Amino acid sequence: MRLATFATFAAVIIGLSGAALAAEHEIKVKNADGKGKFMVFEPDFLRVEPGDTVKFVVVDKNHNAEAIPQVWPEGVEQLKGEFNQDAEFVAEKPGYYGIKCLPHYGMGMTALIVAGEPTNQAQLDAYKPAGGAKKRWDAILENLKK
Ligand SMILES: [Cu+2]
Repeated sequence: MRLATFATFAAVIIGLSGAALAAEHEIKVKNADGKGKFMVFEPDFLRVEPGDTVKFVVVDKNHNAEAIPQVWPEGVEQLKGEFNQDAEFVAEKPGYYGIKCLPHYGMGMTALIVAGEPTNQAQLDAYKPAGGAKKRWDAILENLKK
């Protein structure tokens, strides 16, 4: 019991010190953006710092958020969010992090998070989403030119 209490205490301290250094970003998971786009992550493009947390907040049901394995820095645990549940991951390493909603991937329900100076440019260059996802993905990539 005493040990468990100490472990909890230590976890809180570690959690607090981490929180002081890293930011948390929020992406909403929605059926529509109100501007004619359906099945969206909002925003679908985000620049963060390595070590930041990206949280997916469920606004509408029947979505999830998970890693696009082809666009994910090596050695970082891949996000695999459950349906209808908030999910989050830590962008531990600099890089491109691709996100998709499993049932709506074909409709282009994707997002891209850029942490620091990406090291996995080749992954991004090689990734070609199929069918309906391509148009939305290409639009997301336009953000990289800004
Ligand atoms: Cu979805």
